[in-house]
Amino acid sequence: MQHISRRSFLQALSLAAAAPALSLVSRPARAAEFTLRYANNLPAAHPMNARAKEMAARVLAESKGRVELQVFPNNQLGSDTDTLSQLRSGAVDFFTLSPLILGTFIPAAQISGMGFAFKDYDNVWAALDGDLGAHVRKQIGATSIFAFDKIWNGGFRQITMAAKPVAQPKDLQGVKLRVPPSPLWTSMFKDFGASPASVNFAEVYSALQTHVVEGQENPLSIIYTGKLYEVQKFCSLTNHMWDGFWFLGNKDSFSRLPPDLQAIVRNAVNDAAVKQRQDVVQMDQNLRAKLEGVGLKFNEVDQAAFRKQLQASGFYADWQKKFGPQAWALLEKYSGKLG
Ligand code: X2X
Repeated sequence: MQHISRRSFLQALSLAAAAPALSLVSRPARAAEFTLRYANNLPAAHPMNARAKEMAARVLAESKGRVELQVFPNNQLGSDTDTLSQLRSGAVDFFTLSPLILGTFIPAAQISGMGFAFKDYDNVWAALDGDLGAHVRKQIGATSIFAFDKIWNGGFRQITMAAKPVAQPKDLQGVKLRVPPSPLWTSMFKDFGASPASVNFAEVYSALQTHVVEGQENPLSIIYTGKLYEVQKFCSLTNHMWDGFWFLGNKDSFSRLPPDLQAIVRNAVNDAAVKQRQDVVQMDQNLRAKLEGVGLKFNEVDQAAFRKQLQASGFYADWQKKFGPQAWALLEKYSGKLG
């Protein structure tokens, strides 16, 4: 058995304590031949980052130390808007981003975020691993960036508020509600009668805390890991849309890797996505009780009333026109008739 002296144990401990909390990845002994930076907007405690850490370790091992994937969680490299620019310029190599926020650059990518489109997760994965996802990845791949095949899970979104619950669409009337920066998100909440404000996730906690906005919407796993329950009182289970994260890469950066190393990265990223999907499903299932325990008050809503409002406002008809008949048919192949 290896003997570890108390002194060297203590030294190791203080070294660990002094290590900067900059990156989740443990560094290889020798400098890697390729160092790639992956940024995301979620807290280190979210399953996205646990799987990312595992994925980076796998890439390092399978490439025999040649590829180091550095993980930067929690907007460490900038807000989503900033990081998207950095990805496009190649300053960041990989970035997970909501298809809707990606819509500020590639409008067609937003289609998977249509209100009340998917009824459950089987339906989501059929669409995103099927023809709808392929259509979107093709649009993304026509630019300086590309998306790996498997989309990561954000979850079905719920509305939280500081002062009152949302039971019916009229409860959103005039409400200053934070939405992520994206034309589709803004349009949906305008049509619900709210007054949506685009705020990057990096600023959401403080925007809620200082009452710049009254509420926001996110899946339970993000409300929990982002500690939004500390600055919100009510959670209304609207399930108004599903959202995910495309794992995006800068084409020039990725093409610098030889094909065998590209394959190692691709497989590790896609496998991590599939595991992370399930982590989030499970986490969301168990979170209501936990969030109630820390003071969030839950209510169910009549989803049909919300959907009806979007139909009446012309929301579906407008976006059908914007996305075009072919893309819309791909969406309705999975969602059924919308609007
Ligand atoms: O910005 C958000 O609300 C988040 C974290 O859900 C997204 O990335 C879209």
